[in-house]
This record gives sequence, structure tokens and C-alpha cells, in this order.
Amino acid sequence: MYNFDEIIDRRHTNAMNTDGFRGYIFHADETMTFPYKDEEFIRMWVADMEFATPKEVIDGIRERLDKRIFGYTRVFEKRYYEAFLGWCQNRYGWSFDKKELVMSNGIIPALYELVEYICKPDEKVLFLTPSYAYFKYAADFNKRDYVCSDLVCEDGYYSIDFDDFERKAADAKTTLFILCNPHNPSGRVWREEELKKLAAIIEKYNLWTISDEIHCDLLRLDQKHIPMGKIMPSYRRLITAMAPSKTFNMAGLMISNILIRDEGLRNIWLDRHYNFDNPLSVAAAQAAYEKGSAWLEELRAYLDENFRFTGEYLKEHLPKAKYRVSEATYLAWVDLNAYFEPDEQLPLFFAYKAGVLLEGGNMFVQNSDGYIRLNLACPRATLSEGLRRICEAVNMKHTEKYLGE
Ligand code: LCS
Repeated sequence: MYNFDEIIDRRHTNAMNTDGFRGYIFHADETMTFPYKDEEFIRMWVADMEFATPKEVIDGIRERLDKRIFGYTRVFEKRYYEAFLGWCQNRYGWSFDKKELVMSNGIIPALYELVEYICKPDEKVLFLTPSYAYFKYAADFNKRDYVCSDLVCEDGYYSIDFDDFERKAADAKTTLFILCNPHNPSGRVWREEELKKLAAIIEKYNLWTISDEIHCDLLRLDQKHIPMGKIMPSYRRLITAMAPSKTFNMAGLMISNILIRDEGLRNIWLDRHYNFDNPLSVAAAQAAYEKGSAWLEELRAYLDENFRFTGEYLKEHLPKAKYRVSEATYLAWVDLNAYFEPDEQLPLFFAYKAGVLLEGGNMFVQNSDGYIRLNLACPRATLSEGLRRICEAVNMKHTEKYLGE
């Protein structure tokens, strides 16, 4: 019913994806040049999709446009809460209290604020690595230290080193844990037993915990997401972050849901946060939660096939790459250590040699050397060309090396 094969021209939309890569990936400005024109790149980097936002969401925005006035806005109406609550009940069998819900322009700005509200200047933030780098940036921004617990990778499958995690959680100066569930970049969906073990450690040391569940709707068809709020139903120091932004490709609309259980912290938030929302974003999010299910199910099937296709392609053309289908997210996490030295600047290599924009290596804080992250949320024709270029560039590098020796 929905067309995920359509190639949509994103030029001249002020998209990070098309125009922001020099700054974000290479810390460079427009003077940085490549052997490719900008429009020739296959873009598999920033976490948004090449698919159109569902028509149901766009219609929701349109209906709001027709009301013609866009004054100061906040989520007052019960209908928004009911839509988001219904989504959580249907998908995760999980409910929360209306009073816990506050809105934020994004999960990143919420992390930046919450680290400040929660951690005193000498206190530390703990997270699992490799990690989405903004967890570290949230600590850096607030001049708080951070401490990492490296995940363990066996045959491409990541798990938590609970002894290491507990040792770090036990430090009296570690007061906040940021959990990423599902995990970016590994794509792991943490299982009930894993979440329970984390929960036991969190409770033992009374840690504040932000459970960033932004990727929770984007599951492979055989996966199930369990909100940390369901594992710890009465733990006060838990904050849950969810959003329609990744799920429905509307990150630019900047709206996310933050559930703060602790009344004291919530009051600090309500006092200090800029508590206004964009009326078009509220309408979009509401429409997404009320009417977006059918689209999401088709998207998930399409993504499953993209992951399967990627596996087949790599097996044939880059047999020493280690790849496993991510349990969630549209991000593939591929170990290329068999082909590169650990200090290779992989995004630079692939931009120059393959004309592919991707993230990798030290962009994920630590414990990520030699890995690339590929955004698979694109039409299959784009994916196929991206993979062709990636494999060709790696194989060419090895041929050149062989001939040169
Ligand atoms: N949390 C996680 C775990 C994410 O992966 C992202 C986006 C965000 C938060 C951002 O939330 P927002 O502020 O948009 O609500 N991840 C991206 C990534 O990996 N590359 O580009 C964006």
C-alpha cells in the first residue's frame, strides 16, 4: 500500500542529510572537496530515512494548517496523551501516568537538561559503549565526567558485562545511567533478563536512569521491546524518553515525549524548561500515534528485507566482514576489522573511495574501531548501489595493496 521504493529528491530542503555532512562527519566547512559531487553520494549516515513521512501524518499537519493560527502552543488536550498512551499500551502493554509526561523539542536537548538537573558538578554519567555520541556530549556540555562500560561482542552479538557495569555503578560519584534501548549502534533489543539484571544494579546503587527508547518502534518483525518502565514499575528515579521522530521520519519537527516519574525532578523541569511546542509538530505526533500503525508495519517489513539483502550482499562480496541483522533500528553495524587497521578513518575512506557517506570508528565514543554504521532506511535501489560501492572500494584497496607489495 505504501511505496518505499520511491526515490525522493531532498535537495534544497535544508536537510542535514544532504547538506550537513561536512560539518557533522568531518568537522569541515564547504571548502572540503571530494571526488564526487554532493548529489552523487549515497548517503547512509545520519539517522533519518529516505522514505516519505506517512500521508496520515502529513494530513494531520494539513488539518492543523487549516486552523490558520499558530500562536503559543503547549500540549493541553487529553487527546494527545491518549494517543501516545494508546500506542504504548497496544505495542508494549505498558501504561504511565498522565502527570509524568512532559514534552521536549528532542531527546538530545532533554538529555542536556536532565544531566544538569540530576548530576552535581563532581558527579558522573554512566553509559554502555559503543554509544550514540550525544550521551557523552550531554556530559561534556554540562562539564560532568562520564564513565563507559564496554559491551562485549561475540560473533557480532553484543552483550552487557554486568560485573564491569556494577563496578562502575558502585562508584558513589556515578549518579546517572543513560540506557539506550534498543541500542544504537549495535541494534540490540535488551531482553527481559538483561533489563532485570540492570534494574537490580540500578536499584542497589539508587542510580537515576534515563531510558532512551527512541528506537523502540523500529523492531525487526520477530522482536519485542520491553520498556524499562515496565521492568521497574515503581522506581521513582526512572525517566523514559520516546518519540515519533525516528519512527515516522519527522526528526525535523522536533517533538519528543519525556516521562519523569519523580515529582521533584519534574518540577525542576517544568520551572526551567522552555515549555512550548510547535503546533504543527503536536498535530503530526498525534496523527502518527493515532493513525500510523499500518504504515509502520509495512516499513518494518521493508526494513527487514533490507537487512536480509545487506547480509546476502556482504556474505558474497565482503566475506570477512562481520554482520548480523540488527534486532532493532534501521542501522546496520558492520565489523570491518579484517580489512582495515584500527586507526583507519573509515568515514573519510568511504567518502573518498566509494562516494558513500557513513559513520563509523571513533564516532561512537569508544569500543568501536573498525566498525561502520550503515543507515539502511532507503529504497532498495539506493541500498544496492551503496553496498556495491562499499564492497568495491574495500576490495580495490586490497588489490592495490597486493599489487604494491
Ligand atoms: N537518542 C538516540 C539513541 C538517538 O539515536 C538519537 C538520534 C536521538 C536520541 C536524537 O533524538 P532527538 O533529539 O532527535 O529527539 N540518532 C541519530 C544518529 O544516530 N545519527 O543521527 C541522529
